[in-house]
Amino acid sequence: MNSQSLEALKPPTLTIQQHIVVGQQRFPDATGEFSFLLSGLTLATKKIQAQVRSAGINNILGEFGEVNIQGESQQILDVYSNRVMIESLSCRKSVGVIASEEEDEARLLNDSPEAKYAVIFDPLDGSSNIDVNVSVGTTFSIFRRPDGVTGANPNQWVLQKGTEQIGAGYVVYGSSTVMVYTVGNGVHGFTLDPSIGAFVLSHENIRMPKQGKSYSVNEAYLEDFPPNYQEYINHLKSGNAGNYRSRYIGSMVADFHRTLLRGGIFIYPPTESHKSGKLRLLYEANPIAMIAEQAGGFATNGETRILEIDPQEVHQRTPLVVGSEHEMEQFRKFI
Ligand code: P6P
Repeated sequence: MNSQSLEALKPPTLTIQQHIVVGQQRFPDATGEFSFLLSGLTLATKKIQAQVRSAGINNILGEFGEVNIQGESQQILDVYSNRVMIESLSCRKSVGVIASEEEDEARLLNDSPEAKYAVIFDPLDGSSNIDVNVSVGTTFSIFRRPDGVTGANPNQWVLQKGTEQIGAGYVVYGSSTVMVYTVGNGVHGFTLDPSIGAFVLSHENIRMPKQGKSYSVNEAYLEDFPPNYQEYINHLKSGNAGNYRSRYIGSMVADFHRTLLRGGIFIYPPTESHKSGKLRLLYEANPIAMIAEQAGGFATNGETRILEIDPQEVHQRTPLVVGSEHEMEQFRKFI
């Protein structure tokens, strides 16, 4: 193969760390700490994906045998992923506090003056789908330590409005492993290249299409939804809104990733069993909402912009409606 054809073969490889370094002059905390923090997330999610991809042969499918604070049965991979995220972030002195779906409360890792950030995450969202080989994901949200706050009350580090996030993103473990993140300067996607073990730039400056062709909601609960949600969904199904099709994976990260790239709308309304919605504000709705807005979309709880909600507790739930400009404008007319 001559050099020209080699040149044509692949675009230049830009890893997520390089991307942060290149872009960090726009990032106020450009001291390398943030890219080191991010490297903790990329390392952890590479370890998680290695287990997710081989779960069926490593005998780590199934239930761990305990129940988390949500009252949900923990999968073995939930526990593993949570430990890997905490272990990896503990090695970053800039991370003072973490909060996780799998932890009862926010946890202090380090109260030194270097501890500038709090990282909130769902280590493995949708994990009940793993046994049937459906895509799952890791979500993360990053805050600065609030001024004057010590390690005495870790919750204070994380109970901040979504507008205060300095970074957010997710990793979707699908047909490929893709990390999507934002630091407030656009949304960028990186695909894990197994041949070099690095996340390399694959989706630069993602923009959510202004209108999509699909809506994503669990219609099994349609009769439970508030009437105005039912009216909106029936409007989409009627053909009067255009030729929409239904796409619902039941794994939020995967359902949102499709919505981000193709447009449309994802809806998890209040239901009889979850009157405040099922999804959690801090580590599901907030990171997704930051990504959506940075890509030109919008996210609401049906009344308020998700990023404006003032959280009261770590595992607070919220309804989530997130999608393209057009669908969200239509939704507003029904609510
Ligand atoms: P339902 C997965 O358990 C999850 O938390 C989200 O990833 C997903 O969007 C939602 O629950 C699915 O919930 O009630 O439709 O099965």
